[in-house]
Formats: sequence, C-alpha cells, structure tokens
Amino acid sequence: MDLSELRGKYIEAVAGAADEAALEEVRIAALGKKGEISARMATLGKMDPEERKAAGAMLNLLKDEIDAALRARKAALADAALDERLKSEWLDVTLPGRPRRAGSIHPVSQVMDELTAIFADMGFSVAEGPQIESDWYNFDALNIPPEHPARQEHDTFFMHRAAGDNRPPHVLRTHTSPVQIRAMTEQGAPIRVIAPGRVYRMDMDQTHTPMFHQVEGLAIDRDISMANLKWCLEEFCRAFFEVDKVELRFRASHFPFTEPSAEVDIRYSNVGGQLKIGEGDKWMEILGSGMVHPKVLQAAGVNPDEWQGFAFGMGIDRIAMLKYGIPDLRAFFEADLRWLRHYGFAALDLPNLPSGLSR
Ligand code: 2NL
Repeated sequence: MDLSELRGKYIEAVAGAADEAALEEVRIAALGKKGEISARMATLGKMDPEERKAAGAMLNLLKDEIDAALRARKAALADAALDERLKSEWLDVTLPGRPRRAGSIHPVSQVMDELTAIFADMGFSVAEGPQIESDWYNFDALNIPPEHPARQEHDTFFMHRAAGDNRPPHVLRTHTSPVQIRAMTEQGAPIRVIAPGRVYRMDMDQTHTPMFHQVEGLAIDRDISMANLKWCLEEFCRAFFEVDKVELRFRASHFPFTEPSAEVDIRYSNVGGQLKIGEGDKWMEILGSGMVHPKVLQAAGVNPDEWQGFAFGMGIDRIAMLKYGIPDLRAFFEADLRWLRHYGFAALDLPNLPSGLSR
C-alpha cells in the first residue's frame, strides 16, 4: 500500500468513527506502538540515507495529518455529546419552585417594612434611586465640594472611567441623600419622603461592612422647624421600638448638609446584656439630623427664601440589631440559612401599625 492509500484509509476511518472508543481503535491501529504508521517508521532504518530522508519526511507529515484528524474528530464528538446531553437534561427554569420549607424575611427587610409603615402613617412616601451615583448628586449637591474633608471621611468606592476621560468618576452612593436630592429636584416643595436602601463605604471590621443600609428622611414646607423634627423622631422611636415612652437627647453636631445639626441619642438600660429602650441611665447614638442647609435646597432647585425643613439619617442594620437583639453585624450578610430561620420573619406578614408592627 502506498502512502496515499494509507492516508485515504485512515482519514476515512477517523471520519467514520461513531464514538470515542472507535476513534481510539483507529488511533491504535495507525499510530499505536504496533500500528501501521509506526511499522512503516521502523523500516526507515534499512534504507540508504537519501531514501530515508525523503520517506521519513513523508511519513512524519502523514502521522501529523492523521493525528490532527483524530483530535478534530474527538472535539466534534464531544460537542455532539454535549448537545445531546443539553437536549435530554433540559430544564424549565421558569417553573415555580416546590419549597419543602417556607422562606423567611431578613431582619433588614423587616425593619425597612416597619419604618416604611411608620413614616407612611406620618405622610412620608418612599423614594428610590440609583446605587451608582454621580459625584454631583452624592457630594456637591449636598454642600460637600471637591476639597471638603468629609469626602475623605466617606471612604468612597469609585467607579472607573474610560482612559482619557477626565470627568469625575461615578461612585457607589455613600448615603441615600442623593435619592432625596433627586426627589426634591423632580417634585419640588412641599415634599415629605424617606429614602431607605443600600449604601457603600470602604470599611470592614467587627462593626462595619462595606455595604450597609440607611434610611434618610426629608420634610420641606413653608414653616417646618426643629420642633417638628423632634416630634417626628420621638414618634418614630416610640412606634419602632414598640414602647410607650422614649427619651431622646439632641446634641449639637456638624454636617455639611444641615444647619443647625444635631446627633440624637436614645435612653436605654443594659441589665445583664438585656437592652431596654426608654429606661435606664445609658445613652446610645442612633441618628444624625438637622435643618436642611439653604445651599442644598438651592442645589435641588428649591428656593430657600420660601421653603425650609428638616432631614435625618440613620443606620438600618444597627437599629435592627438593637430591636431584635442580634449580636453580630457580619452575620447579616452571610446568607446562613440557620441564621435566617432563627432571626427571620414570617413571609406575607407585612408590618402595619393597626395589628402591631412585629407581633
Ligand atoms: C448620619 C447623619 C444625616 C441628613 C443625613 C440630609 C439629606 C438631604 C439634605 C440634608 Cl437631601 N440632609 N440628610 C441630614 C443629617 C444627618 O445623616 O449620621 N447618618 C447615619
């Protein structure tokens, strides 16, 4: 048999191999130790040098060609096998699940639902906005100019710009204030909104996670004062902690976006690790607040000579831990089913004021 016949025989055999086992038989017959091509190689030794050079080159070419054909056929067979499997193992992912156990509501979601119910009762609506914000909405509009030290204090995550694009980068929002700026810009005054949601800061330890939850509130009208702020926050705390009496303490503070500004502490007791709100001789800081700075109103297109109002911001994860006695913040974001079953809330049981928030 000459080489071209040999080539024809094996190329045809490769093409005809129906599965990997058949393909392996062809490989052994041609290129195996005792294969036909190998046997031809063994005859080279008896040739004279000139003849050996020419015949050796031809044999090597043929060997490479058969080898390439084997590999290509093997890949094609694997593709076909995968297609077969994908057809037989087809699954309709849009089918409803058949849960063996009901899921539960995460404490953060529960608390968001609770505070939404409380503030809705006071006439606030819920505003939402993007988690990736422009530098303007997250900082400038809030009276935090580029060189302001508060920018560093926010431990901001910055997004990338394309090379050569020198505009300020977008950021992961460091608070939900930009949502309220957007709401004010779109709706104008008067306005009453809360903005609950995820916020991001580059911080990670026992008491900080890089993503956490915040709720901010904003009330703008013609004659809203600090007195309205105080009542609103006291009423919120009384309803949220489900106690008859709460006591808040306002401490003068400073934020770029409010003037005057106050940090707010709540009275509590700690008896053997059991925290009680509204009694005792301890104070815990729970939120920041103040009268919206005229420059912030202006940035949102609201005339500060006509309108004024208060704003506040508080951490949702922290008040959830406080209300439901959850000791470790980091467990909030580990998606541990045992933890969720222990601290979670019944689904379809939306918090509402008439039936008691958390029952
Ligand atoms: C804190 C402090 C605060 C605000 C947030 C705010 C929003 C607008 C205008 C003015 Cl649109 N202020 N928000 C005001 C005071 C304090 O948060 O300690 N948060 C955890």
